[in-house]
Amino acid sequence: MIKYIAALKVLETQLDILSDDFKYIKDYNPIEHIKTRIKSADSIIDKLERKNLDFTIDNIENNIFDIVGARIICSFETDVYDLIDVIKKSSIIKVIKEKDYIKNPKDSGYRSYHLIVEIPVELINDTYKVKAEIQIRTMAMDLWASLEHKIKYKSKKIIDDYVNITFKQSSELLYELDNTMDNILNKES
Ligand code: 0O2
Repeated sequence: MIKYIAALKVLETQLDILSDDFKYIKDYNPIEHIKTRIKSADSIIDKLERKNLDFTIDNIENNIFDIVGARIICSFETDVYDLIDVIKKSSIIKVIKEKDYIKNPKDSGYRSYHLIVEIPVELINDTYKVKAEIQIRTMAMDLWASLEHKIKYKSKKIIDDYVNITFKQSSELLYELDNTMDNILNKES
């Protein structure tokens, strides 16, 4: 685990630095908060099972890219895309894959921007490029994802078609709110 823990430290430090600098570029603080985590063993096993893969080191290294993860919550949608541009210019955090679930939301209604990145790690005898996932989204998108996740996975609620449609409709409603706030922010006065 040492390389994942080291990668998390490098990622946290670099995101903090970029976040501080980002405040100077904008007239307000565009990042509400940043959360980081190492994926638990149980979640790694669950994900391998979902992908029909056995629990082996090779399968983990080649298929699970979010053992190290960061979630960045921004105020406005424009901040999300501006921050992505900032991260893409970093020579420390190297973006290797991106998924825009904001412009192309998932069937569930999930909206977020995902970056799969490589983080350089230098240990005493080895150097590594450790993959990590950065999820970037607005507060409204995060509100939806947190509540949907709680209802779907933590409550005993039966998820039928009606619930799925309602999830999707609430995602659209919150996206409208994001667009309204973005329009007010960017409206010429
Ligand atoms: P956890 O516990 O949140 O980490 P793939 O590209 O297919 O190999 P992956 O990683 O499944 O693999 O890709 P995806 O779908 O781009 O991103 C997965 C992560 O996005 C999930 O991680 C969730 O955090 C989040 N996510 C994706 N879809 C939804 C959704 O419908 N609702 C909510 N609330 N979150 C979603 P994990 O590992 O599933 O879980």
